[in-house]
Amino acid sequence: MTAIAHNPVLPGFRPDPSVCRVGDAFYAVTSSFEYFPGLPVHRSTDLVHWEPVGHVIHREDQLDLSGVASSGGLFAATIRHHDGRFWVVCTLVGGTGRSGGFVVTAADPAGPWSDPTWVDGGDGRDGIDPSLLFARDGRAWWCGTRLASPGAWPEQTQVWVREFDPVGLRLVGDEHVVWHGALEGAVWAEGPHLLEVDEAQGGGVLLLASEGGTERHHAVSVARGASPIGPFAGNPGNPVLTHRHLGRGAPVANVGHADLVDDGRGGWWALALATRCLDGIDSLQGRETWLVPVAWEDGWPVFAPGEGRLSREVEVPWAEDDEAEDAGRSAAAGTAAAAGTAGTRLGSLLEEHFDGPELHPDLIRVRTAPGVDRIGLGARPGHARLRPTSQSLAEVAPHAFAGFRLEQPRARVTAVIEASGAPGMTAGLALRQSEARHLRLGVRDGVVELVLHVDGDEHVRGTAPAADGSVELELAIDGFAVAARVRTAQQADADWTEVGRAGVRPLSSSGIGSFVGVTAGVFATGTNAADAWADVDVLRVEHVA
Ligand code: 6LW
Repeated sequence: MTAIAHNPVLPGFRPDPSVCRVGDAFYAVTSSFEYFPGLPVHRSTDLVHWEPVGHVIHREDQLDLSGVASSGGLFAATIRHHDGRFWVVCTLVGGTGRSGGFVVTAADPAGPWSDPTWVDGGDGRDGIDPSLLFARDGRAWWCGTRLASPGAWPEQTQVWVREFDPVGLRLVGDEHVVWHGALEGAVWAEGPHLLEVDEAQGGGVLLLASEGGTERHHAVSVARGASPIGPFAGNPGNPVLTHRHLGRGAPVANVGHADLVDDGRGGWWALALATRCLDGIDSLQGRETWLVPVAWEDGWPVFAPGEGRLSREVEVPWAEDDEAEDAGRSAAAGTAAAAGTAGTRLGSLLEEHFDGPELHPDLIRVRTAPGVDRIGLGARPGHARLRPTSQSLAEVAPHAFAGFRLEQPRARVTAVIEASGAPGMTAGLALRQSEARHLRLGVRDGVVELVLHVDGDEHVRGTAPAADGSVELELAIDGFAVAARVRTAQQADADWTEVGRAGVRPLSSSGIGSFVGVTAGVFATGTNAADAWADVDVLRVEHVA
């Protein structure tokens, strides 16, 4: 019995993975930044197939993301299971509402999740990346990271630990600074996790942390302490996982931010973030989650033993090989599309017909706007109604935008959309990296325009007349090349008209300090008119693996 996990196991921007196991099931949580719903939870029983089960932040009034700039918001969370409940700790960074460290719990990872409880000092004073250890002696420990001030060198950080009271949901006792990174001069020691391990794993408490910044120099290191407050001594083999030494030609880079889990069968695994590269820069998918096998030698974890780097295929020896599922995967979108199924398989087809009572679980919106009906079901059967809430996608505002993460470098994105035609309104498809960088295929005043927006500049890449009524829009993506087409949706098999082509390297997260990958979705902007709307009949992203 053996099955192959295809990396990235969580494709599309889903960085900073944290993972825990409860019985036979593994649960992973990943970062979501300014998007809502936030902090997706995925479940797997074999480490090969991962299904979305819900989001930790699934009510718009749980947290105020309304003023969170792109790549701010919900950073690196940790998920643990203790005392019959799932615990997630996280920081909300930036924005105009409350920010800092918080804890959320749920009996069922599918939800409902509690409202967040803000934990005073939970961000360690403007820090990030909280984690929890529920120790075997009944005590609990919270750790995080923050910039050292003053640091012994620029961008030096401190990993700090305090005791956590799981009843009062607050930090107690003294703070202990336990780690600055494995290497002299290391920047951004971050993403810390404390794990109590058995004698077979060397015993004591393991501190897992990354360093080097989340781009090309990212790396994972480990240290051991007798207790959660240290002192910690680094593994002489540090860093234990990185691609920093592989050079610009490496197909996979930015490897780091890992969490460890045992599989209950004697095996150990890590989930880590990594980026697929194209032409030497980050692919549009940004930082994704990869599975890494782990062995133990001399009391230390060895990541990807014998290889030392991430692999696209990872063998899970005890997982059942499901031939039908694997055939489905390699046939990718085609089969699912032909069968007309609402595909939810990661990396293949994402499709929403807006027929059900709820929006597709993977459909994410930009920021929160509680009480504002910006993407609603029910106004027209089988459609979602977008009501513009911003003048343009360049604003740091909640938008009438709903999209899927772009999970593969090759994809075909289509939507059928009809707008009310309010003056100034644009409605259509967008590939969104941030407010500063996006590509729009939008209908405005009877014209379809393909516009690349980069740092305030609008580059028109083509126009075509739009038929009256409902239109179908298409963006065909091949790496950094995008072709845009339009046709009327009022007649079956109408001919397509090419609108234009755009090079979208500016949407890569490389070199712009971005933590996110690209989302592909529908939007409506450009008017405050209360009666303006755009109805979306279908949105689909067919990924070509
Ligand atoms: C996250 C930090 C990191 O908080 O990037 O790669 C930051 N690691 O741990 C945002 O994802």
